[in-house]
Amino acid sequence: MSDCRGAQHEISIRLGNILCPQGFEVYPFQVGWYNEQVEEPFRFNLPYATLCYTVVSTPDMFEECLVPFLCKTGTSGSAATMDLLDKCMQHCFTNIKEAFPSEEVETIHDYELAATRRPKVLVQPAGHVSGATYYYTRACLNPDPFPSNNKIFGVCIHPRYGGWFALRGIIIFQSVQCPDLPRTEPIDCVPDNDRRVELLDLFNNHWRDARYRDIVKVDKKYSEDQQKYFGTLPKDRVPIIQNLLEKYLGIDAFAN
Ligand code: B12
Repeated sequence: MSDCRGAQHEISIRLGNILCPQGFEVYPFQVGWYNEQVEEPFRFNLPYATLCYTVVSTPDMFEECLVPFLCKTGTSGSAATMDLLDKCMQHCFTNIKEAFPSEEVETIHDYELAATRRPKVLVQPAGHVSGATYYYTRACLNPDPFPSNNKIFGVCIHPRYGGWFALRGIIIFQSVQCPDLPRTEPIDCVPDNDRRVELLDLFNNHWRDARYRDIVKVDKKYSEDQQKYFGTLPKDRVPIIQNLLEKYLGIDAFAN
């Protein structure tokens, strides 16, 4: 146990080497920190200090990971019959498992459901306890102007990318206990109550126009291609995928 920081450091470096060039970020946390924040059905039955990571996709993920995945595996025809992003994320998480053959690694995607139909993991609390992204809920408002019987969904904000990111899931190293892991608090980039109210209003009532994503000044946003891709229903994406294949495979052909 005494060298848990050494083991954790090595794991962080290896994860970073695999995922960062593809436009992801990873943030470590102890499973107990997460369990303390969520209700019983969402808790993991694992020792408190079990090492986990939150996986965040940044605006670069689209061009650095999804487009290359599409170029390698996709034809516009087959892409129409499957969720390309889910397949791509599955591929990335499988790569992670394979990179740690001697560890018991469990990966959980944001979209995975348990037998009870509940999400297997709540990625927003995971983002918060790992220090990746601050989770704003109405509980952090004072005063809270929303009617008490309204359901207001909470939203995470990234200090560099605002709302231009996604929480893709978590990685659990079941056999690694890291009781000495230092806890990094998430950066509260929306400290003002009126701005927090505005943020929750935009996320709950106007999320389609993406204004909530710009609640803070951001370093980078989704590219036009990416906004068009995610702003289109999966069933209508074939022409967009065709354009991407033309654009990127064309560029590759000229590069050689
Ligand atoms: C189900 C779901 C939906 C449902 C219901 C929303 C909801 N929040 O319940 C619907 C379909 C409506 C939806 C819509 C959207 N969603 Co959605 N959704 C999810 C999903 C799969 C699960 C969320 C969930 O069930 N929460 C359950 C409730 C009970 O959780 P909770 O309120 O947070 O409370 C628990 C804990 O958080 C804790 N808790 C309470 N308060 C606090 C405070 C703190 C500080 C902490 C640490 C913990 C804590 O206690 C509670 C009990 O366990 C997540 C992905 C995931 N696996 O987490 C994405 C997710 C929340 N959605 C997301 C997004 C972006 C959207 C949309 C904009 C559409 C889109 N995909 O572009 C819209 C916006 C919402 C709207 N206006 O409709 C993002 C949010 C990213 C962010 N920046 O926060 C997520 C995280 C997906 C992702 N991969 O990034 N969504």
